[in-house]
Amino acid sequence: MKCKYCEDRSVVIRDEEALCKRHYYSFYSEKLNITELEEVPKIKEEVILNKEYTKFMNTFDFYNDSINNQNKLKKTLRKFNIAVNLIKLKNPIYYMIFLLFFTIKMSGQITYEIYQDGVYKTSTTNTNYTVTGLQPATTYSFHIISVDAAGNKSPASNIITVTTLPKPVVYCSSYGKSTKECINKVQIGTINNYSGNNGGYGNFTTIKTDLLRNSTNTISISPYWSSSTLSETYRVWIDFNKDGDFLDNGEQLLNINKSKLTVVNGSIKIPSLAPIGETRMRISMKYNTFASSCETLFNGEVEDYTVNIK
Ligand SMILES: [Ca+2]
Ligand SMILES: [Ca+2]
Ligand SMILES: [Ca+2]
Repeated sequence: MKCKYCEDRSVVIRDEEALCKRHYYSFYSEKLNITELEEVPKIKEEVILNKEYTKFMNTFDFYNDSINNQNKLKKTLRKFNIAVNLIKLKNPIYYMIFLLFFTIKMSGQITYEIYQDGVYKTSTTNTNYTVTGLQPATTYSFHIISVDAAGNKSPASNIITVTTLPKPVVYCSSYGKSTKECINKVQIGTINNYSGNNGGYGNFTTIKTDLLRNSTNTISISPYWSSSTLSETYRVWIDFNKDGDFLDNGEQLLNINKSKLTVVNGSIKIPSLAPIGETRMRISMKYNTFASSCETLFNGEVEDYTVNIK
């Protein structure tokens, strides 16, 4: 199909380029049942949302070299012809982005060269590509260049920038049996939580305190014994690097062994280079021996809190 308005020389056209664009738009409108389209970006969005667009793209070729006496027009048509559009179709997740792209010209095989942050990554003949292996919470840019069967390359497409989502953090569960003992109260920073018996685990992650980098903070943990006083160990972890565990260097912050005190005090030192922002603090109290950060079903209790490193 050709741009009929532009070929019809009997029509006096004051702004051929504009009219051709309009025709182009109306073609989209017709196919996609869209009543009013004024801007190219809007059209692209609508096309992407419409699943029939591929069929439409395959049957339509705007390229028309015969209109070579209309430089301005030819330029416009070429632009449409070789326009390469690169669109983010889905929201990215933490390691993956789905890209969708198309060209107007569909005669012969089109190969798409995909560039990530300006560097060639791979080629595909599909009109979409799933980029994997990305880092969480990182911004990337992508553009493509389309190559026809003869090896002609289009100009670079629009560049899209996409930021991957932060990696979802899931912590191991850890809980005790609080029949004989439990964590009764926790104080650190602005946290002052009289938790009582939580059945072996208390999720207090909605309770937060700011802790400054390079600061030393006193933590006070008060046990409760339902009958006789028992010997308890205490451990505190902070997941400084926010990777969902308490196993990294420096994340275990407190070791108090075999205490029968009614209040145990310890110091929590926040490293000067601890990543800022919120993360989890886990406190375990266990009868007689130390708990690991993912231990379950021991005599004692676990409580989780949120600390905001500043
Ligand atoms: Ca408790
Ligand atoms: Ca960690
Ligand atoms: Ca780790």
